[in-house]
Order: sequence, then C-alpha cells, then structure tokens
Amino acid sequence: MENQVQKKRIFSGIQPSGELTLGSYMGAIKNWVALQDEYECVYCIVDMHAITVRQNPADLRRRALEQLAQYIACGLDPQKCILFIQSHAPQHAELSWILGCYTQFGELSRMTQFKQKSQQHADNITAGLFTYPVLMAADILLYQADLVPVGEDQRQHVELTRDIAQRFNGVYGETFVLPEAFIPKMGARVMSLGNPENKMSKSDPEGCVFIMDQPEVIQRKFKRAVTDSEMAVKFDKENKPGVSNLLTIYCAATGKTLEEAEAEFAGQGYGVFKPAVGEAVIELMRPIREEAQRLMGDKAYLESVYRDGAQRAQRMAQKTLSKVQRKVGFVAR
Ligand code: ATP
Ligand code: LTN
Repeated sequence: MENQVQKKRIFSGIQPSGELTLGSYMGAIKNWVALQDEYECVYCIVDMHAITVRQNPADLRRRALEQLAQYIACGLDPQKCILFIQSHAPQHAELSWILGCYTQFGELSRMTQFKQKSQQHADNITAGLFTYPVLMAADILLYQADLVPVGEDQRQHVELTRDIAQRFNGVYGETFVLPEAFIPKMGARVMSLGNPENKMSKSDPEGCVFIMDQPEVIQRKFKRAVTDSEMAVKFDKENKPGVSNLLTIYCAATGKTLEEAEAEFAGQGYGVFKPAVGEAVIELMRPIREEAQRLMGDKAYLESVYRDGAQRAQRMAQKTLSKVQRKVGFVAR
C-alpha cells in the first residue's frame, strides 16, 4: 500500500429540536458541504441533546427524519460523509459519563447557552441541560475531530471540549485530538429579522427564516425585516444592525462581497433592497426545499442512510471509547 496521508476529520451536529433555519444553514451546514470533499466528515442529528428541553415524542421522531432529508438536500452526500442519528451510537452516552468526571462544575456553570436556556426553561432546569456540553465534547472527541464547523454561538462549547481533552491527555497521555471551531467569515451569526440585536433562532419563528419556508413566506419575512429610519444600504453593525444583518445574508447567499453589495444598492432605498435580499434567499433555498420534499417521500432510502451511517460511526467511535476505558482503568469486557 502506498503511503496515504490520513485525511483530517470533521464532526458537527444539529439538534432536531425545531426546523432548520437560514442561520444554521449559513453558520454551519454550508461549511459542512464545502468540507466534505477534502476531509473525512461525520455529521450527526443530535437527538440526545434535543431532550435536554422537553420535546413532543412524535415531533422529535418526525423532525429527526426530516433533518436527515434536509442535510442531504443541502448537498451532503452519504457516499462522502457519515450521516447518522446520535442515539444510534451508544458510545456517545458512555464517553459522556467518563468525560463528566473530568469536567468542573464551575466550567459548566459559565456556559452562556446554559445560562440562556435555563432562563428560557426556568421550570425545568435539568441535570441534562447542565451537562449538555459534556455530551457535545463526547460527540467531538469520539471521532478525533480536528475541526468542528459551527456558528459563532458554539465557539465556547468547542473551547470547553478542547480543555476537557487537554486535561484528559495530561493525565493519561495522548488520547484525544484537540479540536478547533471552524466558523465562517460571512454568516457566523445571522440575526433575527424582527429583532436584529438577537441571534436568529428557531425558538422565534417570526424573525426566523426556515429552510422549508415557502417563497411567499420568505419574501413576507424580509419585507417586514426591521431596519432603521435612514435610507442608505451601508454596513454598520453598531448603528445599523438590521441593514448590516440583511447585507450579510445577501452576501452569504450570493457570494458577493460587502463592497459589491453596497455598490449594487447605492442610491436605492430599503423598498428595493429588502425584496432583493428575499429573492436571493428564495433562490438559494428553492432547490433545497424541493429536494428535501422529494426525499421525505422515500423513507426506505432515508432509513438505509441512517442505518449505514450508524454502523460506520459506531466503528470509529468504539476505537476511541475502548482506548479511554482502558486508560481510566476499567476491566476489559
Ligand atoms: P435554539 O433556538 O434552540 O437555540 P438554534 O436556532 O440556535 O436553536 P441550533 O440547532 O442550536 O440552532 O444550531 C445549529 C447550528 O447552527 C450550530 O452550529 C449553530 O452555531 C448554528 N447556528 C444557529 N443559529 C445560527 C445563526 N443565527 N447564525 C449562525 N449560525 C447559527
Ligand atoms: N450544541 C450544538 C449542537 C451539537 C454539536 C455537537 C455541534 C451537539 N453536539 C458536536 C458540533 C459538534 C448546537 O447546535 N447548539
């Protein structure tokens, strides 16, 4: 055999806790697709993370399958990357327990997402919500991932993952690859159309564009997008957060630079600009929506993808888990 260089690994996942959004597409999935040719990629539907807040079981099951269809429709190719459902690989829960014993209470208490979610779900702050980042660390470290393509909001969790890995390696010797967050230049933090001070998020349907939204719905949301009382289409995050967000979306959708976009709309008001951004997003999403709808009609195919994905994922994950179990002193099974 010739000397083949081992491809670098990628791991990422999204919770099936709601519909995929334009934010998750621009912040994460777009990069997943771009990286699949050059790297060995593992992409997950993290249903175990989703139950850290209360879910309706029938909806959760349906959304996990829809999310797989949408992953493929976005351009992820099951021949090139591993696509699977987190709960189908028991190694995630097993490693998560072990890593939890190498994570400090204080570290988890500082996680911004925990602070936000425990405010949103004040009546149900579970241990699972608190230890969420440990399960995420297990996801990433099981596959020895070098890069983790996510939006800006997940940087803190990837950094914690690195700290846990480093601590474990320090005690037991080289065990885990130290992962790095891979965050896009344009679209790392898409803001809500209704409230551009907040991140676009599936928990706020009006300010949020969903991948599966019909064109008329997308156009309506963009026409209503909050801007300011000036006229100029200029990027200025501080003073013009709404317009700056729309410009970012426009550039991420069309591949144009901010300068090109500003020049294109120079002298034109928001009445021209907002529908143009809507149109760009509609055209970006159209083929994805249509293909996802078609795939949803082919349950047998989707099942074959996630079954095959789970087998391949388990094989990779088990290698790491066995090594870790041996290192911490468990008796071999
Ligand atoms: P929730 O409303 O439950 O917080 P969410 O809409 O923020 O969910 P996630 O499922 O948490 O979406 O995120 C999936 C991936 O997409 C993550 O990598 C995340 O960083 C990225 N992402 C989510 N929202 C945005 C956004 N508005 N801009 C850029 N990236 C985003
Ligand atoms: N916390 C992430 C989802 C997630 C993830 C992962 C992302 C769970 N495990 C591993 C990257 C790698 C979020 O979207 N909120």
